[in-house]
Amino acid sequence: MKLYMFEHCSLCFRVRMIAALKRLHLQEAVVLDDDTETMVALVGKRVIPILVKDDGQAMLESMDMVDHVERRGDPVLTGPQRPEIAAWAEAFVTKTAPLTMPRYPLLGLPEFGTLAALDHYTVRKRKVFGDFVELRADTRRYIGALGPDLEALDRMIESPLALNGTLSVDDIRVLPLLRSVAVVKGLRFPRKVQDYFESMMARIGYQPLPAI
Ligand SMILES: N[C@@H](CCC(=O)N[C@@H](CS)C(=O)NCC(=O)O)C(=O)O
Repeated sequence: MKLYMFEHCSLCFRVRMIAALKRLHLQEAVVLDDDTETMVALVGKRVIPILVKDDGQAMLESMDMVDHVERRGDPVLTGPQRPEIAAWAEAFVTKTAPLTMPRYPLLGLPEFGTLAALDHYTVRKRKVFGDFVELRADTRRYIGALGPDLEALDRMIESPLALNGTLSVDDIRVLPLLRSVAVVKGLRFPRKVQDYFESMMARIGYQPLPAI
């Protein structure tokens, strides 16, 4: 299996996370942000992540990829899911974008390894989210807006090693979002969220991304 990915991409991290939980080797290929040709050659459009299965077929949906990896060998996502966690994740991701998007290009990540790739990202994201410097200047306000969400998550966490007590798809929904937002220096997670983030990252053997 080969995953075409961006290092900063939380959807990609869903797939990397399930592979790590299952101790399965996943070949990873980081695509430069401006390398649309590679994506189009694989699946006919610009999209990341792309998982090319052992039979050569490409998958386009991250949760289908998680399911595909999960079906190999003994299952690990055996716990129940809670609809409130899925709802939480859906709302949270929209609130984190103004904080994370203008920081990713400052982290020295491989998808921005050429000036052309970096500029490609900046130009297309700026159209959607606005000027990066202005977004970063509003950091305090955006961090403040996340407070109630993080407190709500804190109240929902049952164990530092599984949101619902036993690993489930909910962990795949939430940990990648925490990894993303942890790039924001000065953002403090509530205690149970911090414990969960640290112990899950250690469990899957990943260092957090740099924070800025
Ligand atoms: N439903 C898809 C969504 C994939 C997706 O939206 N990917 C985005 C974020 S990485 C993307 O490819 N955006 C195009 C781009 O970065 O130009 C999934 O879960 O895998």
